[in-house]
Amino acid sequence: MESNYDSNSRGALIVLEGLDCCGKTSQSSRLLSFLEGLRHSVESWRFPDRNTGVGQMISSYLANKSQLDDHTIHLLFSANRWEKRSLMESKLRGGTTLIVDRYSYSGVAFSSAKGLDFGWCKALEMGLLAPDAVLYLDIPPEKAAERGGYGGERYEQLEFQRKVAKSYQILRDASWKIIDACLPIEDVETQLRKIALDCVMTCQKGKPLSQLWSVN
Ligand code: Z5A
Ligand code: MG
Repeated sequence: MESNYDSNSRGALIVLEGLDCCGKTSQSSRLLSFLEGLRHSVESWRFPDRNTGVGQMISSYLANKSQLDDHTIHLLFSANRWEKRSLMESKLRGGTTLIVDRYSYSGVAFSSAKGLDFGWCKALEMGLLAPDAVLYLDIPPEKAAERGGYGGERYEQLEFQRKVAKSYQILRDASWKIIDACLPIEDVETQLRKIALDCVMTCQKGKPLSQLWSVN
């Protein structure tokens, strides 16, 4: 008997990336409400996930309460994604869309900005699930520094954020959606809604999961 069911039907993995204070968290919660309003099964995630044991070590490091070697903290950020990988896969296969505030790209961009080898940073992410969309909220580091909440944690320094911006430029590929994050918050939201919805519909129709680092 012919079936309309596509075994590749699943939730979408949508990642938000960008410099500190570009608006990722604000836009994640807006996207969550938008997709929930359309009755989609959706969750908002973030990395680092500070709720796990590994995440607590990262949080303490970011708050300057502990010191760690640069490679060690990089490994912890990566481990924090690996410890959520199987849950991520089961959520997606079960039809839930995940809006993820920072992912492997942050891992590579921030650690390589410190001088760690780009290839080494990327290698640790191989085998994690590849996003269906990477939404890069583009903002000049100087503009981000004027926003509320800037400067509280390690890495929230203008000179360092300039280096991170350069690393993101090396990392990004043609599949990334680049959104001007200096626009009013509602205008950014309008653009993200359209991209996210298209992505959710594509994955619902059926799209195989793939792994980093593959081109979408
Ligand atoms: N990190 C890493 O090194 N390696 C890794 O693997 C990972 C992360 C995953 C903590 O991340 C640090 O960890 C981060 C990278 C590193 N360090 N830095 N920098 P986090 O995700 O916990 O923190 P964050 O994202 O960097 O900071 P944030 O303050 O949460 O920024 P945001 O989420 O992008 O922005 P926001 O909270 O939505 O907005 C910031 C302010 O701007 C707020 O007052 C908003 O009202 C305002 N805003 C937002 N949008 C606009 C617009 N469009 N116009 C005007 N004002 C706006
Ligand atoms: Mg945030």
